[in-house]
Amino acid sequence: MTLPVALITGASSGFGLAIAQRLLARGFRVIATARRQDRLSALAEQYPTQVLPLALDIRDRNTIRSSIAELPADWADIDLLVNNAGLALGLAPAQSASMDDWQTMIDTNCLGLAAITHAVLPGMVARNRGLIVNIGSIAGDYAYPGGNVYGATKAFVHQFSLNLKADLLGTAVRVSCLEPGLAGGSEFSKVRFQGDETKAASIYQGTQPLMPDDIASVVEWLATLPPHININVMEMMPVCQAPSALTIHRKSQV
Ligand code: NDP
Ligand code: 8X3
Repeated sequence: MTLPVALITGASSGFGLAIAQRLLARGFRVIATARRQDRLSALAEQYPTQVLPLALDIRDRNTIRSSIAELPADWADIDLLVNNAGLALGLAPAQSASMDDWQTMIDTNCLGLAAITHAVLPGMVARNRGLIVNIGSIAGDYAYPGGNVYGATKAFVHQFSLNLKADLLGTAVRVSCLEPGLAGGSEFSKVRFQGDETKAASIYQGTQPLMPDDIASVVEWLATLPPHININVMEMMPVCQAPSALTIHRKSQV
């Protein structure tokens, strides 16, 4: 029996790498994508027959289209697409944020995710089989200062997931949006703060955040549910985090 195929974006670190490791242990073959070829090759060296490294920039729509169209025949029938690649850049208020950062987040988190979905989905529908797991974020549900465009890109992921499901009604193809909260053990905060490790570490000080394998365990669960069950949206947080109350700015009373 051939092993099922999962395509994971952002498989070079953090959640994506942990998801790859869980799925490989579970008997999936993994098409591992990200920009850093060396990281993907290292994974492929560990699992030579089970991993197909596919270096690409998810913002490059033409490369995505051709890479998916030219997959080797025995890798082409993708059973599981994990749209995980993404990033936050900066935590500045909107009025002083960088427009370049906004564009990179929108290009990666929204357009990149849409492009790879657009390339993979027709095959899933033709085979009447498949699961898409989109990695959203609680930042798409709850506002926080400095979350501006990052949160908005994750709101896109949330609604795109629900709208995909609406279009897929009548097919066996499933779509889930997994929305984690505070999570450490990945490069997320280092990327957000442009390599500033001290600032990145301060985010997790005094907390026990989610870890990449926590997210991977949920993806593994989603991927092994009976095929008649669709989890639409799933929000997960560490115990040390909670949705906060609305805030009110009061004029000083002097
Ligand atoms: P990491 O920074 O560790 O991983 C991000 C991954 O995305 C990397 O593998 C990176 O690979 C890839 N990536 C980024 N840009 C591109 C690009 N242009 N083309 C291809 N691949 C790209 O962070 P996490 O593992 O924490 O984040 C994974 C996902 O989870 C993201 O979508 C993030 O928004 C989301 N998330 C993170 C949370 C957290 O607190 N950590 C909480 C909730 C959601 P490479 O650089 O090699 O291209
Ligand atoms: C990452 C979670 O709260 O840092 O998506 O934006 S948060």
